Amino acid sequence: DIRGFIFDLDGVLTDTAEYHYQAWQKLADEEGIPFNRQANEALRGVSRRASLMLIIGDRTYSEAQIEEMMERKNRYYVELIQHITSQDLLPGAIALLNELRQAGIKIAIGSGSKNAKTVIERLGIADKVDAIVDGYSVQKPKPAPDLFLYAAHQLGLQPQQCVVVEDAKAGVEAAKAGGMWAIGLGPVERVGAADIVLPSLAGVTWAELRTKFPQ
Ligand code: B16
Ligand code: MG
Repeated sequence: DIRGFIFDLDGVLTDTAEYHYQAWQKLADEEGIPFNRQANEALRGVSRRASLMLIIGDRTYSEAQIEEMMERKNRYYVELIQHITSQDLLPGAIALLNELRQAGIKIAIGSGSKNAKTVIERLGIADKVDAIVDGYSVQKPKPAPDLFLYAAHQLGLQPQQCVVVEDAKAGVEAAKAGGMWAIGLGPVERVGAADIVLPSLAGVTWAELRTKFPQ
């Protein structure tokens, strides 16, 4: 049966996807590289380096320039997330976290972001989770299962006892590759490989969800 939940952060518990977008847009503008909101969709859940590679396309940059651009984007992003408060939690997130805790389900946050701890602190949910696994925890980013496997391990659970909640294609792939259950938030074109697809966490309860998993 299900004993643990692993929540992705960006796009699941809060919409930092918007801040990542604004930071990448600023960098792209400075570099004169065409970029827009639609192009940003392809970066959802994608690591910092892989995101930059998608943005620069076939333009050539040295490794030093690439590192400088990654740092610059991160500076813009870090500035933007200072303003996050518990008001930035997405609808349904806090209710589900509280209900899961009450039910004795272990909770981890599994984010590819190196800024996850800051965001979690600012959202005020650090005391509601049993483990935080972030961009510093493992080498291989999503879609590799490593991050979620490490999260399950931190919770003391087997992968098949865990449900991963994700908004990104790469994240759903990572969960399935790790042998976990996956709930995908968003359109089927993006998260259709998940076991359960929902528009968002709004109105989602464990009481109802649990009937959909093996007892
Ligand atoms: P950083 P998640 C991911 O977080 C974001 O979705 C993705 O847009 C970002 O590039 C990646 O983290 C790395 O973040 O640059 O802050 O280290 O969705 O896995 O919570
Ligand atoms: Mg995400």
